Parts: sequence; structure tokens; C-alpha cells
Amino acid sequence: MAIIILMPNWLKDSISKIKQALFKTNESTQLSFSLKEDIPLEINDEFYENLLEKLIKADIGFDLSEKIIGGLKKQVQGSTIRKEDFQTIFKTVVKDILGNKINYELVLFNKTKPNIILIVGVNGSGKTTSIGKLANKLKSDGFKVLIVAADTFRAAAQDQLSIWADKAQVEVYAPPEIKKPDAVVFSAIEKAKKDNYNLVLIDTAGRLHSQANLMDELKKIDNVIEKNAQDLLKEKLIVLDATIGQNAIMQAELFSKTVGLTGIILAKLDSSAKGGVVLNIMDKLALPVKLIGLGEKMDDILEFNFDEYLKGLIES
Ligand SMILES: Nc1nc2c(ncn2[C@@H]2O[C@H](COP(=O)(O)OP(=O)(O)OP(=O)(O)O)[C@@H](O)[C@H]2O)c(=O)[nH]1
Ligand SMILES: [Mg+2]
Repeated sequence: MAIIILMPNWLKDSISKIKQALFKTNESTQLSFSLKEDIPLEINDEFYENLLEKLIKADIGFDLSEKIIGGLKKQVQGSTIRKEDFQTIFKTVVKDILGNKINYELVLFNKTKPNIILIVGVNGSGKTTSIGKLANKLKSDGFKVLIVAADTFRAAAQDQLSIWADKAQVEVYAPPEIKKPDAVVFSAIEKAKKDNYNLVLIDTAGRLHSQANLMDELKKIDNVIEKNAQDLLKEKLIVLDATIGQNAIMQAELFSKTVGLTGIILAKLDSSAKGGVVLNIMDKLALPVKLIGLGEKMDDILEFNFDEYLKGLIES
């Protein structure tokens, strides 16, 4: 059964911010064919070669770039085309390629049921920051938010979480007597049910896939969620650092072997010169980018709007 999503207001106003952040200055991200000069595009081999180069430079990845060019060649007729028409075809081609794999619907944030969101990722990718931002946004959207500190080893991690929680005026659950992260999560789910929290955000410690004991610990957390949060809406999101390009893809692949991921938070897109990495990630992982981080401040998080993104990519 399809879940009906009520998109919070803060998520709607993303268009200009996405454009600003992703396509600000760097020439390599601009696939744009400026609409200001109204000269039709000449379609020939050189045109496609130039475009392929631009796509690759924007970090869209070689395979996907080639697929896009192949799709364009099939769809574009004649030796010239109006820019607007080309842009429309470009968007259709990209959507056709990715659309088969990805369900873009945002399944987060349904107020009618409790939501539980597990946040995972490598060290320093932006997990805690993203949780702070989300807590703030959703609190102001009327959710009763509980942040769970499942990073039980570092005191500093809990302090950092508390600072965000204070700013957002939400509660952090970090029972000092419980030492194991999976036990914290178990207890947090009980608490959420008992006290009617409808958004539980679980912060976990950063880890590498090669750290077998830490990956086991994550598996245990996941098992606790699967067993005890059956009637909750679940999201399992990996936070990826947009500035690390291809490595991000590898990280997500490896984490998804331990936890069945439902999507991606792409943090630090403001620091990435190559906005095309979003497409590359979605293509390689068949996982939707659901939220994007655009800075270190409270408001710097947005829903990823695929249509607007494509518009920005091609029309900036
Ligand atoms: N520019 C920018 N910086 C970000 C963004 N998100 C997080 N950061 C910064 O990235 C650094 C690491 O962020 P954290 O949220 O602590 O990362 P983490 O994944 O929780 O780290 P560990 O818990 O140590 O694994 C901090 O300096 C953040 O301010 C973003 O969207 N843009
Ligand atoms: Mg953290």
C-alpha cells in the first residue's frame, strides 16, 4: 500500500537553494546552454563529445554519462534543436535511465505513525550534524522528536548531540547505565512508544566497513529495530560526504551489506564543486538521495528534489 506523504513546508522551498548551492560557480558543473542567447544548438559529433566531457567533469561518472549521451542520440532528431527542447529531452533521458531503478518518493515524516530513522556512515561524514538539522526542522513541523545517542563510546559524541538537541529544543536519550548501542536503541524504542514520540532519530558512531566488530554492532542495532519497531515507519539512511566522489559510492555499497539502506543523506554538497555526483550515486546504488546537507548551520538541510535538481543542472 502506498504511503501518503505530507511534505512539510520547509521541504518545499528548496528550488533556489539547491541551485545556489550546487551550481554556484564551478564551470565544470555547468552543462548549461545559456538561455539568454536564443541560438539553436548544432547537433553533431563535436557537440556530443563536448557534452560527454562536461558530464564526466561534473562527476556524473563515465558509465552514466555514456548512457545519457546514448539516450540523447536516440531522442534528438535533426541537426539543430532549440535549447529548451534539448533541455526537456535531457531531463526525460536522465529520468528514464534512473527512474527504472529508483523510487523517489520521500517516505520520511508521516505524522500519523511513529517514525524511526537510523543514521549510519563513516567517521565525520556528517551524521550528527544532519540529525541536529533534521530534529530542528521536524520539531518545528510539529513532531515529538527523540534523538538517540547510540554512539556510546565517545563522551564527546554525546556532548555534540546535546548541543544540537538544545538548539533544536528536543530531547536526547543517552542513558549512562546502558553501555551497548543496541541496548540503548531497544530501550529508546520502548520509551518512544510509551511517551508517544513520533520521530526517533538514531545517531550511530562513525565506522569503516573493515571494522568487523563495529559492523557487527550495527547489525545488532538493525536487528533490534527490525524486531521491535515493526509497527513504526522505518528509514535507514547513510550519510555520505559529497566531496569524496567515487569513495562515497563504495561506502554505501559496503554499508548496505550490513543494513538494508532505504536512502542517502548527501552532506556537504555546499563544499562539493561537482553536483553531478548525485546522479552518479543514484545510478550506481539504485538508492535515492533523500536529503541534502548544504552547510553547517541549522537550516542547511533540504529534501532532494529530483526535478529541480535536473533543472539546475541543465539550465543554470
Ligand atoms: N560544509 C558542510 N559541512 C558539514 C555539513 N554537514 C556536516 N558538516 C561538517 O562536517 C564535520 C563532521 O560532521 P559530524 O556531524 O560531526 O559528522 P559525524 O558523521 O557525526 O562524525 P562522527 O560521529 O565522528 O563519525 C563537522 O565539522 C560538520 O560541521 C554540510 O552539509 N556542509
Ligand atoms: Mg557523530
